[in-house]
Amino acid sequence: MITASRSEAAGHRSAARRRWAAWTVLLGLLMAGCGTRELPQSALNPAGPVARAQDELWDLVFWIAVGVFILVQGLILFAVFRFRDRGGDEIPKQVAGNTKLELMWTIIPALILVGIAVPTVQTIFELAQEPGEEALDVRVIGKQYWWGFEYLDEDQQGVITANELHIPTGRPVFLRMQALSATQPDPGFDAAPEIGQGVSNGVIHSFWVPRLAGKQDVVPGHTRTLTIQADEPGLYPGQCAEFCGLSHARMRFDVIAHEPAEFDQWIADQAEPAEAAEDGLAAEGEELFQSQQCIACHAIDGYEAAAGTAAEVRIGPNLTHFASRRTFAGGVFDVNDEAQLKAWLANPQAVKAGSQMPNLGLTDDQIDALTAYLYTLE
Ligand code: HEC
Ligand SMILES: [Cu+2]
Repeated sequence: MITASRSEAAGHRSAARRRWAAWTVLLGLLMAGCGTRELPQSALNPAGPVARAQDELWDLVFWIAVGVFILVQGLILFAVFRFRDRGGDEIPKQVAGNTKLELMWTIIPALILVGIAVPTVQTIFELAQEPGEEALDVRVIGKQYWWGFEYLDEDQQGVITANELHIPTGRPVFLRMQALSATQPDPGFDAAPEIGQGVSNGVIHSFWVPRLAGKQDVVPGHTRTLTIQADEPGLYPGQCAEFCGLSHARMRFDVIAHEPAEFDQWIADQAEPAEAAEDGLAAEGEELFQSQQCIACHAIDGYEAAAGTAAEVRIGPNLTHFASRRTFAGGVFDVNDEAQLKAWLANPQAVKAGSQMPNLGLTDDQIDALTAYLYTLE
């Protein structure tokens, strides 16, 4: 008898301990969500006017919801405790169809909805407006699984980058976004939105830099627009936010904001064509780049002319200034990680599932030479 109740008590204790552990873990998780350190991809931490307008709307809806929550839960708790069965109570008077109450709980929520709808619609219209002359025009190309950025303003000489969008601070950047199929050469800005001729224009992607603006879908056959703007120089990570295939999660990118003068310098550097490799391993790599079909998919400005290929090869990322970038292959690998770059050249699909860069069966020596060459493309 005694032993039975003792083990029962122990059972209770361990159940209580488990409950405590569960609560502690839950609380820990909750607290982890409330960190105060800078969150690089939080829409609640806006870094420019577009994101701020959206965040302000979010704040409004959030605080209204908090008010409604407290009021409703408070009334429920009040009713639960105030009118609980104390034993021996009679069944209270039954009421149905109180016109005054019903009017009240119809009109108040309707007013709340109007209070949310008016600023929402206002903000939607404001943000849909195209920025004026002062905006920087950039074309965004979404492909499986990487992003291309082409600077459209005349004085920017058609600079093209991949997975890295550089912008000046304090100036709206007007993005015109198009989705293209992974293997189709880019036909250029005007021709790109057409679907047809037996060529699919790819799948839907979604361009999202949480600290600079909300999501915008990039839809085949259309040109979608989005304005972003950053107040301060810095790095604003973004990613594809619409499932687009196997490596959707590896379709990241960075927006890098510079002071205007620094941005102009960046554009000037990027507009420079690549220099021919001097000699040695890099020169060997340069030759391989041409003979191993790389040049059929990757543009290197200033090089095609010499190689005699079309100046507009654009199936894969433009590599003119590859070594000046931070990341490659959809923003997931560090450019300066030589071992990673070699693994990429050896078998792209092995390190990034579903990648549209083929395995070209390169030997180790060829990979060494190509890597040496790629690092000269600063
Ligand atoms: C059939 C077209 C094709 C060929 C041929 C090709 N590539 Fe690629 N390459 C791609 C595509 C597409 C990507 C983007 C893949 C991704 O990010 O998922 C890519 C990505 C890359 C990248 C990363 C670029 C970046 O900034 O993200 C490098 C470097 C690269 N290729 C080098 C080479 C070299 C060197 C060769 C020749 C040995 C070569 N490629 C041949 C299509 C090709
Ligand atoms: Cu995508």
